Amino acid sequence: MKIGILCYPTYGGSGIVATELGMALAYKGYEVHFISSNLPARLDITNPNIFFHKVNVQTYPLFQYQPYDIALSSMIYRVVNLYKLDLLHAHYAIPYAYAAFTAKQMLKEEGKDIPLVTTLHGTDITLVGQHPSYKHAVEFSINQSDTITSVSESLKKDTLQFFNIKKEIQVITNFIDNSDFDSPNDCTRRQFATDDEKILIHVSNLRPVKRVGEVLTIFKNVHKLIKSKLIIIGEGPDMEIISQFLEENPELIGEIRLLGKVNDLYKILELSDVFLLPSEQESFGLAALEAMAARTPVISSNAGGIPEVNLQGVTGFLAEIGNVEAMSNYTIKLLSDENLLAEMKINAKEQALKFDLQNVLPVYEKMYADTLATF
Ligand code: GMT
Repeated sequence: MKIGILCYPTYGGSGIVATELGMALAYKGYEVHFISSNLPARLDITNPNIFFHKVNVQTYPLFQYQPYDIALSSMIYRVVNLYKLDLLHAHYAIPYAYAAFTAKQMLKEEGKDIPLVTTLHGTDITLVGQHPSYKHAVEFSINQSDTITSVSESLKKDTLQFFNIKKEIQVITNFIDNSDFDSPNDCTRRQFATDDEKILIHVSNLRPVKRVGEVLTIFKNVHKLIKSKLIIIGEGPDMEIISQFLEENPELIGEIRLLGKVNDLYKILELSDVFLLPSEQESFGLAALEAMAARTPVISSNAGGIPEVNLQGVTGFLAEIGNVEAMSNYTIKLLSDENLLAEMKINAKEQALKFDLQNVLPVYEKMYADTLATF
């Protein structure tokens, strides 16, 4: 089967899921064509079954906004025709489902068509997609998809609540390739903390929805009682909040390490003791699953789909969104009880194994086969 994957090339969750899925399919023998504005961050372009098609936007001074979506639908149409694709898979409704629908219309003009699968990832539904500027086009393009999938039960519920969806939504959860973990780790704890210190970690795109200010407050509360360091991985607009916090709390400057975007994410997660995820919204929380696969328990909010991933009192602890005191107390409880920490590390890995790529990939394959069969 020849599949076209439309996705963001960035480190964001939807791009990572699309890339990891495409690569897993390519290793199984599918021909996978990525269509995106740049080479996706984790894509192994050396695999002969993987193709990358860069969307080129022709700029022109007349345009206040460059017409990316038009260039994207043109590229989708062209790749489907040139490489005789069997199926398109859009990751994130905006603009991918919309542009794919337009490409399908162009194909229909020539008596052709191609099935379209749209996977909803979260902010395309809960945040951006609901804005009046986008809502109608998002609802329309989701309904025009031949198959709709969502990464959690919670996101399915939100989609049905916020949009008038006329088709069944199939939940196919995000996944993790556990074989990427537990290989010899050339990073050491000593690089980040002394032997008697615990390591707290947060990984995100540092957008307001991640509530990085709460990560810092939780760490400040924990640090008063437990010798510890905080690692923050990622880049984004709320870096400013971190700088401001450090100005107001100069005694913590040497206790917080800001690593930006790193290649060794999994290795650093493996060295950590607890992952903090106080998000305001999270359709799934792929970052939490990555932490669990690295045997790191999670202290999180109970937003969206997080409770489907992080199990209360088993793989970590959850509190109401914004309840910084509870999240701080849970972190202190976990880090001051070695037995509990050891138990939760084991539980976290067990939970990650349930979401293993080997379990989820066949579900995607069956969904593709069903989509083609009913097209
Ligand atoms: O978390 C983000 O802001 C990035 C966003 C994306 O689409 O790239 O992530 C969403 O999709 C991920 C993969 O399915 C989910 O694990 C994240 O929970 C979801 N983020 C939100 O819902 C805020």
